[in-house]
Amino acid sequence: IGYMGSTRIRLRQASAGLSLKWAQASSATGEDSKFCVILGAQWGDEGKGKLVDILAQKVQLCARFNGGANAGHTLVVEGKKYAFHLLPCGMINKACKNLIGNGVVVHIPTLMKEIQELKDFDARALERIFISTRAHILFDSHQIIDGILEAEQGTNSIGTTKRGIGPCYSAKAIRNGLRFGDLLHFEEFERRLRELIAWSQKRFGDPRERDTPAQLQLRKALREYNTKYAFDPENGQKGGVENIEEEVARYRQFAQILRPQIVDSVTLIHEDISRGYKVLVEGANAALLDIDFGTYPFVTSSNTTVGSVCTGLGVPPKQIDTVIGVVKAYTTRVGHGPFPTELQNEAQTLEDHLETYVGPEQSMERKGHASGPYSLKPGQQVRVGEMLQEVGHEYGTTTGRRRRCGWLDLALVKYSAMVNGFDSINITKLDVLTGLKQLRVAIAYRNKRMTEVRLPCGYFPSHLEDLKEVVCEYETLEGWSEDISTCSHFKELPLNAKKYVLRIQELLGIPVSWVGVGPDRESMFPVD
Ligand code: 2SA
Ligand code: GDP
Ligand code: MG
Repeated sequence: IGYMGSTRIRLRQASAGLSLKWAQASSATGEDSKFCVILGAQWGDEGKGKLVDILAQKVQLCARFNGGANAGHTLVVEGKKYAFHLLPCGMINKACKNLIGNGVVVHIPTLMKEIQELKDFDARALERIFISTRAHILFDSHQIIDGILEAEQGTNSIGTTKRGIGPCYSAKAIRNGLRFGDLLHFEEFERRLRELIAWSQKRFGDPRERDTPAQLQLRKALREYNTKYAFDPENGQKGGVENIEEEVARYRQFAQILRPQIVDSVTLIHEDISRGYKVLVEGANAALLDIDFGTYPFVTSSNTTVGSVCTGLGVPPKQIDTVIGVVKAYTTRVGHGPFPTELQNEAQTLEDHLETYVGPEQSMERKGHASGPYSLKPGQQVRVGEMLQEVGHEYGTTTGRRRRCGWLDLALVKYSAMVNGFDSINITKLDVLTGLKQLRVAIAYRNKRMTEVRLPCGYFPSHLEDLKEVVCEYETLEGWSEDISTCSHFKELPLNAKKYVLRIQELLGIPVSWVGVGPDRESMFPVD
């Protein structure tokens, strides 16, 4: 109680300061900003890529500061779909320079593939992408180690994307990582790459007998690793160095191709700022996946919140003039870990998991997924979580994994806003809620164990055991049945959709600057 008491006082002081800032803030859309940052306010996949794409039409530099190819941003421009994992979304503006900052971990084959895929759109795409000399290189071995670590954890695994993010940031922290600047000094790079491979083999390349499913999975991952690095899994002997040589040759080629694009990014960004260029910064992942502020250990391995913009790009905090938080109109999470407002489709025990669908008849193709088309008819009983998943196409952009879905959790967004200091928010995917008669929004957390005390505004438990004790306090709002996907102005929204947006604004105390009503670039309007 004592601990809670002191936390409450600190938070009251903190939120008093912030509310003053919010009260002063105008509805910042980022369009006139000199240095605008777009961040995910929940667990990712809020639709950051779409806002970045829209704002990137008016900027000269678009930069990424964190994460790696675990991120997935889907853009739909003139009916064509682009899925970026490493490239900043500013690539879709041919007049925009793009920067991969020092805080990003880069798997070069993935980067090259994405650049290649853009060749039809812009044959000179490579010339518009710059990579920091200080950015770390993520090797195939990091990806394989990610798989091994996940398999070793079995049921306690994090549910990572297995894109090698954790192992690469670990290498950075224990200082055996290689950076893009090393590619410019290839002899030294080669020596250290050989050392790194030997180090990985020593720690992960020694197979032992395993028979549980997790152990078999681990063995499979090890075999994959050993095939790559010529390590004989059967007798534990190191094989020939053929594949290591292939790896060195592959990186020698990458170094030649990328040499002109590898730059001192701190100089680049500061020179561009002093030229008067407008800068747009794109966050990967989101606040609750932040390694410090997220639901640790079920988080990613980078800082995803605003402080990381400074450390991941080498700019001072005063440079940032607008921070926009992207908030999905409901909540999703991919991977394991706590999720207070989750709607578990299987459970179906609470009546609020079932709804009578009232919207227009619609049918959705679940492209790339086994379960076939999904359709909704007025009067049909639907499981809310499943509806959000299917109507919202809530499948991972990187791994294709089903995203877990739940009601909008504003207690969580308040915390995220406190950490990030959002000047405004972009509500996305409002259209996905069309057809639900009633909508629920978590407005506060109560702590059951502590006789249902309401937790202080913006407080988010740092420990999973405390988070487990949290009970959401919901507010119920009326839904709407009209198709809103063609709305191009706030005033065109049905009354209840307007009420939903305005209630979010009121409860957060932050202006809503943009509302998204569909995946296309056009399906988003600023709120003025
Ligand atoms: P990792 O791979 O080490 O970063 O995984 C750690 C946790 O972070 C989660 N994570 C994500 N959550 C949402 N979206 C992400 N990007 C992809 C997308 C995800 C996908 O855009 O859909 O395709 O599956 C992303 N990346 C990492 C991850 O689920 C773990 O919980
Ligand atoms: P990001 O990681 O935050 O950039 O988001 P993702 O691209 O991973 O996931 C967001 C998904 O929602 C993408 O498939 C987008 O095309 C889509 N999307 C974005 N905004 C909207 C919207 O307002 N309505 C609908 N229906 N889809 C949207
Ligand atoms: Mg995503």
